[in-house]
Amino acid sequence: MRLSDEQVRDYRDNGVLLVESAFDAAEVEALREAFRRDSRIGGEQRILEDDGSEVRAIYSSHRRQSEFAALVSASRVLGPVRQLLAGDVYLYQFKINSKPPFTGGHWAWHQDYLAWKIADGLPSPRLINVGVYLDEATEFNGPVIFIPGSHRNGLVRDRRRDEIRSRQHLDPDDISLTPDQLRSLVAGHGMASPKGPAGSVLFFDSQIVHGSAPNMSPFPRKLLIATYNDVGNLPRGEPRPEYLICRDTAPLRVEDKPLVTLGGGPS
Ligand code: HL5
Ligand code: SIN
Ligand code: MN
Repeated sequence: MRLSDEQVRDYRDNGVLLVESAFDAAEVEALREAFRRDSRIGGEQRILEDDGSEVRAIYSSHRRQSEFAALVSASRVLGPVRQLLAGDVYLYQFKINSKPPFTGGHWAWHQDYLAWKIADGLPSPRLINVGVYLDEATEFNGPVIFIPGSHRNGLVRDRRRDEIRSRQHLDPDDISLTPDQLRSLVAGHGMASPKGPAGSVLFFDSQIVHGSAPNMSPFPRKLLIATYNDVGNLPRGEPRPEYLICRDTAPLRVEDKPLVTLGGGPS
């Protein structure tokens, strides 16, 4: 898949671009089933909401479920990433934020690159996030809200506010922007929450300001996020655990393996 010139321009201007229904219903169901399988596996990669009852996020599912391993190199995901970053990339991080019905919690306003600069010593923001909607994103189920164009101002904060919620990963609560910073950014740029059917794909910049509200609806909102880094931009810090930061930095090649006929299990 190649993005049109207009889509590329949109991405550069806004820092975010939605491609609706890139994956079909059968593919989405295969990915959901792989998520169900993966959420039964305990370990540090599985992060629970504060009350311990529900899964908040799961990292590195691509290492345990073959559907996700296939997704990482799929042309519909990797094609645009290579086009937008203009060079070789590898997978930096893979996560699924699950935000279940009624209980799914918020994700504080933040910029991803600040987390990776602080926690991993990542030299530059040359990364792209690819969100894959595992459920429809509506105004009701806590979709991600972006401040379009905010990626062009660079980092708004330069350090952590807190170290409260960040044992297994760096939770955005600990690097969140202040109300004053948000007031002025939103006054200049407004807000947008790209809604779309399950199977839609969302490209977003590592410096765009984003966050999301709790899910009060009876509907789930699972969002898969694969983050790709430029192979020339390797982290320099003490590496965090492998479930957070991938160790294989070899350039990825586009490879389209079917997502639906794969039967799960490690690849
Ligand atoms: N939880 C991620 C990490 O690397 C960082 C956040 O949305 C990405 C800010 O620990
Ligand atoms: C969310 O899942 O709503 C937050 C996504 C992100 O921080 O990248
Ligand atoms: Mn984020």
